[in-house]
Amino acid sequence: MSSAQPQPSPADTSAVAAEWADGLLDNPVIPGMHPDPSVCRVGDDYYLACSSFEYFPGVPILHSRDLVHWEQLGNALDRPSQLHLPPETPSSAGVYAPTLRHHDGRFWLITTNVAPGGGTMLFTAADPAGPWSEPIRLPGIAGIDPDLAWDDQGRCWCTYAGIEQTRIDPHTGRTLGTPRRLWSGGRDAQAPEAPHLYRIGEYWYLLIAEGGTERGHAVSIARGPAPDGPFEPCPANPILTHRGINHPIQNTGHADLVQAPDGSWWLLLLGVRPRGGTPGWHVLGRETFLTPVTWTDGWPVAGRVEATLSAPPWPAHPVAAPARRDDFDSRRLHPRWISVRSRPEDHCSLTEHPGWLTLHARGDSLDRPDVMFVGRRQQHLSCTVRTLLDATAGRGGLAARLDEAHHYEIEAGDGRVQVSARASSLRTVLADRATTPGPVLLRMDVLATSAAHWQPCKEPDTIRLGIEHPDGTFDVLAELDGRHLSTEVAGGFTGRVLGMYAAAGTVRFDWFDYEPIEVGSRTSAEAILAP
Ligand code: 6LW
Repeated sequence: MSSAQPQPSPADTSAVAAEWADGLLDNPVIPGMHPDPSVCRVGDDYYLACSSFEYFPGVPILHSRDLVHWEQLGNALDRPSQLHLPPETPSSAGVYAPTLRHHDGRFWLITTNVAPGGGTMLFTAADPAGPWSEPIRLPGIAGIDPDLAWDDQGRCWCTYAGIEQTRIDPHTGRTLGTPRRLWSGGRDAQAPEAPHLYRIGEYWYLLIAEGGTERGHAVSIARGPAPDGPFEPCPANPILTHRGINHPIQNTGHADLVQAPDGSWWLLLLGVRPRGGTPGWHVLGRETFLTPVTWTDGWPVAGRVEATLSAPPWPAHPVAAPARRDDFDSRRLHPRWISVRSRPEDHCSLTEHPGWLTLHARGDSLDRPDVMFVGRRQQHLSCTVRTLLDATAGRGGLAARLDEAHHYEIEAGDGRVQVSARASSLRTVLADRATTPGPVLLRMDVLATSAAHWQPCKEPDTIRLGIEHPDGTFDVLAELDGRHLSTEVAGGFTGRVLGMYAAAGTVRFDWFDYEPIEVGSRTSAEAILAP
């Protein structure tokens, strides 16, 4: 077993400035399921939060010093007292879009838990790496996507999907006044949401998303003399959309605006990368992209969101690439590891058998809302994951999960390994074979389909599941079309999570490898599987 995972701390993120490798940067800047980004800058540091849905811990917090390289500091909602997701919380419910702001020397985070007993909640922290406060509840805010903005008199405005707005007392969560409807985007616009309110120069700007988070998604803006308007829409609305254009990045919307220390402006926003034939399937969920903004006549102008951008005019602050292997040698899981709805310490332990991750089963399969699962976001279109599993006292395995009803897995136990798949109400066992006693090395390869070999029905990617032998040979037991683990098939707001689970008794994992498959000099944006 190699060295322990570094524990996140602000000190870990002080990257050293460097030249941009080739004057270019890759989008998305935060790949994998990181939707609804909200960003704030404090001096030379940027902090970003995003949605986390049914996963616990919730609301990843990331840090960057150049807007391009991001490192996860923690998760804002990492205690059961802050986030309760009961088993009846559906997939893609739970924690929706947060807003992260810095005001009066503190960080403020507001979000909605779309779950029984949930609602709008506000948290504060002196350090964005945590600890974050207990929730301050806002029962008067009856809408998702809450935003926070303070005016010169120190009054706090909460604007949310609809678009509606009210003043609040952020210390108590009390609503001050009656919520009123604000400008809500284009006529008949679907889903006016994701509002963010900013004071820039002489105006207050109201940035929103409209069109729904699918192919019609867009960003629009209005401005007015005061935080509560009246708002005049930008004549060029929507200021950003990829609707109806032939582009590898689609569904662009839900943005937050930030100014860099050199005075330049940027949007961080969500988008997806559909692959395969028509209608195109995106498998990584909604990812965070960066795009520059200029100003004309007091309105922001944003072009298309490109997969490769010119590097910004400041030094790069790269962050160390995460180690390929998590050896489970430390006492705490790295914040990248997420579980389904909850992660009780007596069911998930790094100390019970030091050097191994021990999982005790709850729900008896990935179909169950309380399955004991520990996974990480799939962040590359092509990747290999492996784990060494000891299932002598139970049953468990390695899975690709979209939700309860969409998952592929290889499971070991009772001297056998089995590959199964579920896609909605269709379930099948694809392979079943005896194994030798002792730990078994389970492996999954995710291989993106070549964009160069487009065919109308071509799958976005292929997932191979099997056993790796001591000599490194991959014994593929099943090969599956990845489209069933895409948002276009499963529905909802999430992306793939790859990880380990227990289905019966106790299972232990010695290590977990996640390795992007590189294509050329850049990581697997391009395809590797020919037809
Ligand atoms: C989020 C809404 C949206 O609350 O999707 O794309 C919803 N935008 O603003 C769930 O992420």
